[in-house]
Amino acid sequence: MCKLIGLMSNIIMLLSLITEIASMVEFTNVKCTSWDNAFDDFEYCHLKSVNRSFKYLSLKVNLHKLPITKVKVNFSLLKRYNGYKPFLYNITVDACKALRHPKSNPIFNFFHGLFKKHSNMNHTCSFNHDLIVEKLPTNFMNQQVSGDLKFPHGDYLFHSDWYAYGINRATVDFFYSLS
Ligand SMILES: *[C@@H]1O[C@H](CO)[C@@H](O)[C@H](O)[C@H]1NC(C)=O
Ligand SMILES: *[C@@H]1O[C@H](CO)[C@@H](O)[C@H](O)[C@H]1NC(C)=O
Ligand SMILES: *[C@@H]1O[C@H](CO)[C@@H](O)[C@H](O)[C@H]1NC(C)=O
Ligand SMILES: CC(=O)N[C@H]1CO[C@H](CO)[C@@H](O)[C@@H]1O
Repeated sequence: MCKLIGLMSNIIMLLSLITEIASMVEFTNVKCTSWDNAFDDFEYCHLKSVNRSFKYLSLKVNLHKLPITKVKVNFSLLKRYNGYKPFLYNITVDACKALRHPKSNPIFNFFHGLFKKHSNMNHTCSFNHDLIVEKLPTNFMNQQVSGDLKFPHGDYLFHSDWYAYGINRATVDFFYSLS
């Protein structure tokens, strides 16, 4: 009996996931943190609403120890239940390698593809300049994210830790909701 109830509640949960597949993506916040101001600091990091339907994201990180030749990124996707809990991905990528061989890491390549046209992080290592993402329209990302990945409704956090030479130098968090 208990087993049956358990099974049924699993099926109901699964069904509600399927029917609640999201179609609208809204970016709600972006947060950038430098963990080592001698190495890097954020000049700006914000979402800006032009009007109700048009929002964009801009950020600039000043780099103080140039050039940078070794970059790793950990990224993970969390979903808010009672606090943010791991949902999908938890990946460490050698960014220099992935930029050189885009096919070697499809997930990194997908995320890089979302912003590279609006960024000067559009070439292989090394980096001998500050990094910017300028006026990246979030509705463009909406199509990419909702078109490629079918996820249930809710609040999400895309968390990324940026390492240079094996040391965590910065964290960039993107908050968005699917409805
Ligand atoms: C919002 O702003 C964008 C960019 O300036 C413009 O193209 C679009 O028509 C505007 N939309 C509305 C509903 O005003
Ligand atoms: C990712 O995995 C690492 C190592 O297994 C773990 O310490 C960390 O908490 C995970 N992060 C998230 C956000 O799940
Ligand atoms: C990279 O971005 C910079 C600044 O936006 C631009 O001047 C340059 O042409 C771009 N390079 C490539 C390879 O797309
Ligand atoms: C959470 C996690 O996977 N952290 C790793 C991120 O990348 C650095 C650099 O490669 C590793 O040292 C961490 O263990």
